[in-house]
Amino acid sequence: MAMSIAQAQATGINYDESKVPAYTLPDPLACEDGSKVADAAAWKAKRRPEILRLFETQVYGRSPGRPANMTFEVTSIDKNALDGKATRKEVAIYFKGDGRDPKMDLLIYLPNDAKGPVPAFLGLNFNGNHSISADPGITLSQRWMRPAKDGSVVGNRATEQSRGVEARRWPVETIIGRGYALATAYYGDLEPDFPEGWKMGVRAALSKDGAETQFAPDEWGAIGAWAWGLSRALDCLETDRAVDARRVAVLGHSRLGKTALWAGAQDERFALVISNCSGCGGAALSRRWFGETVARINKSFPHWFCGNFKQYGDNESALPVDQHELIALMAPRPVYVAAAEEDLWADPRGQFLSALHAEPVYRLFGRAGLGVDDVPPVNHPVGDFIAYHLRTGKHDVTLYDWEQYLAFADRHFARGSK
Ligand code: GTR
Repeated sequence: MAMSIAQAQATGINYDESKVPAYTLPDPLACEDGSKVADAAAWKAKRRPEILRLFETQVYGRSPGRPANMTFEVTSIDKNALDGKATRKEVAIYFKGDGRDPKMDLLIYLPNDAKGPVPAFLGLNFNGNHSISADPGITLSQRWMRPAKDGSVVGNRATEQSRGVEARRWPVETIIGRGYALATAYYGDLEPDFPEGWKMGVRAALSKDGAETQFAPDEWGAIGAWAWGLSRALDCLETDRAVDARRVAVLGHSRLGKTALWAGAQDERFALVISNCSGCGGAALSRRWFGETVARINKSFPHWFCGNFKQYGDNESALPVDQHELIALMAPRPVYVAAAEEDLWADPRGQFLSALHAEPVYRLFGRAGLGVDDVPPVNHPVGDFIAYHLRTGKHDVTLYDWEQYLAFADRHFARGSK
C-alpha cells in the first residue's frame, strides 16, 4: 500500500514543531455504535467502559483484580520519626497471604499533629523506599536494583550509600507539614524494570505457569503490574484509620507517571491523579509526531506495554484511542498534568493537548478544565479540574512541582486557607 507523504515523514524522532504532520484524534464522546454521548450518565454507563477496554486490550494490557488472600502486616512503626513530626510505618503487603512472596513493602509517613484521618499522596519510587529519605529507620530494600556506578548499588543490591538518593524528589517534611500522609513503595517490588524482569515479579508470581508464562497480546505489561501495585497499596491504606482513603492522590514521574495515570484510570477510588513528565504512553498524544514515539518506546522498553501495542509503532493513526482519552478516564476527578520546558522527549505541548482534549468529558460533569487553549507561559500553572504547568528545567520532579500538587490537592480536598 502506498504511504502518504505525512506518514512517510512521521518516523524517527522529530523536535521541530513546524514538521508535526496533521492528525485526527478519536472523539472521546463518539461511541462504537456511532451514537454520541450527551450526558455524564451515558459517559459512565457506555463510553467510559469502551475506552477503558481499549486501553486494556491495546495499550497497557488487562490486569487481574484484588487477590483474595492478600494480607497486610505492619513490620515497623516509629511514632517519633522526622524529629517527632511524623509517624513512620512499614507495612508488608502479602499478595498471596501471610508471610509469603510475592510481597510489596509500603512505607507510610503520617503527620503527628493530625486531628483526624489525613489525605495522602501515594506513588511508586525508582530506587527503594530507603532512597526517598535519609531517615535511617527505613528498612534497606533487599530487592533487585539497577546497577549504579556510585557504589549505592553493588551486585544489584542496594548498599547503605543509597539511603536518600531520591530524597530530592520526595519532600517528606513539606508534605507532612502540610497535613498529608505520604505512602510509597519500590516499583521493583512489583517488577524489576528490564525485559525479563517480569520473571521476578508479580506477573509471573500471580500466573499459573510462573516464569514459564506466555502472555497473550492483551495481557498486562510492566506498567500494568506497577499500576496494579498502586491499587493494592490503596487497599492497604483503606485499612489504616489514620488515613482518609477517600482523599488519596496518586502520582508518579516519567514511566511511573504513565503508571499513575493508568492506575487512576482503572481504579476510581483514587480521588486525584498527578502525572509528572509522563510523556509518551502517559499524558503525551501518541499521534503527535514530536519527541518519543510509540515505535521507539516499544523498542527501548518492550516489557512496558501489552503485546498488541507493538502494532502501533509508526502506525499511530490505527490506534483506536489516544492519550487524551486516558486523561478523560479520570473525569470527573481532578487531574494534574505537569511538563518541563527542557523535557522535549516527553513532548510538553503534546501533554498539554491531551489535557485540553479531555475537556469535553469534564464538561459533561459541569467541571471546568484548563481555562486556556494554548500552552501557558513557563511556571504559570493553569486549570481547575484539569490542571497543567510547564516548569522551567529538565525531566525531573522538583519542589516547584510538589508545591503545585500540594496547592491543587488543598483546593480539591478543601484544605488550608484557600
Ligand atoms: C525514558 C523513556 C521515557 C520515560 C523515561 C523515564 O528513557 O523513553 O518514556 O519513561 O525514560 O521513565 O525516566
